[in-house]
Amino acid sequence: MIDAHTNVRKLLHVDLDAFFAAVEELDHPELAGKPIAVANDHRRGILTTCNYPARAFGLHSAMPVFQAKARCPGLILMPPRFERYKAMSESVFKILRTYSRRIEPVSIDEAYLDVTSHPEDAVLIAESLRSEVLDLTGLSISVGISYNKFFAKLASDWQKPHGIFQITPDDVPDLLAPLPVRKIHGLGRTGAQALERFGITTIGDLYAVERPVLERLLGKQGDAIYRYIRGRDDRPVEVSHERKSIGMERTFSEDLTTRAALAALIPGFSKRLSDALKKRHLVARTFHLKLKTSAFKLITRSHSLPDATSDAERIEALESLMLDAVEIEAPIRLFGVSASNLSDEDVRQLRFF
Ligand code: TTP
Ligand code: MG
Repeated sequence: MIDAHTNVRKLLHVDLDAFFAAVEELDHPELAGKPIAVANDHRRGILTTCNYPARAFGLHSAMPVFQAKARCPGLILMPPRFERYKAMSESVFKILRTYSRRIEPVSIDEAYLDVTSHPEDAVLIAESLRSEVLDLTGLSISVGISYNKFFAKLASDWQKPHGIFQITPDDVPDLLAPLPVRKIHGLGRTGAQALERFGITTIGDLYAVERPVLERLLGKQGDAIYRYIRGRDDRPVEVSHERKSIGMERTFSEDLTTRAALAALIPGFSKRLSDALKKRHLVARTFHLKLKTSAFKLITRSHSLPDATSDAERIEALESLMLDAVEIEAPIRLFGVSASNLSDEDVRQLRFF
């Protein structure tokens, strides 16, 4: 089993199914099940994508519109609405972010997630993700699971649409051997053709090619592909905007005037802060208390712990101590708590082992 206590990573690659076409189907339920392609109906237009019923006719992304119409006479063409796709993509990524802070969006419809620190089995995480995305947005995703990015990406394509597939170290090389070289991400059509010219059509064929030969055939990329197909890919999930702090605050319709009224807020706020940290599999070392007086004077206190925590009782004790140290001289209109110095839950666990 792949879990947080080995050095094996748990990575997911999420890819939306027939994305632009799926959004059009969602917004036009009367079209469901019919062959749909998203493209401008120009003489020289090309398909951005098409749904799976259209793919049954051999249609695919980048196919010229005239050719698509010829192959699939009942084809419904929808003009692209990029703003709408962008908004839907953001809704999906927002859900993904609740599963892992370690997320790398790679295009409008795909992202890598590092869920190594989740104690649950990766397949269960993927299933939960897939049903949550469907329930909340109406869109279908496929999820690939593996111990590196290259295999996770390969796996998300394995059982499309709405598929979940895992590639484990034991699957290498037998599972991959029959795959056509066209499936290798990053090779592109020219790379695949270069290989096919030499009779190298499957990954199995590729295993028989020595590294210097592959480098001669594919240039610089040859070395990476030589390693990747053997499961040697330690590229990290690149997190662009790691969250620096997390917190919550409330502005009151009527100012609070007593210390007791403020103290009464601490258990609830501490619990919410603890829940927010736990949901994101985070722990924090520094906690903050923020008050604003009716005259808009800001009062802040913070305290750092020797070790990181997400425990509600510890947070509550700390926030109470900080409140005790504040002199309440004026009515308070805003109360807030927050946590910073965040780290992943697993980092904390490692320290204990
Ligand atoms: P893809 O994920 O490649 O395709 P897809 O989501 O439509 O289908 P699949 O189920 O196979 O994942 O691309 C995502 C979106 O990007 C796609 O819906 C439309 C857009 N796109 C283009 O505009 N032009 C292209 O050539 C490709 C490949 C995609
Ligand atoms: Mg897709």
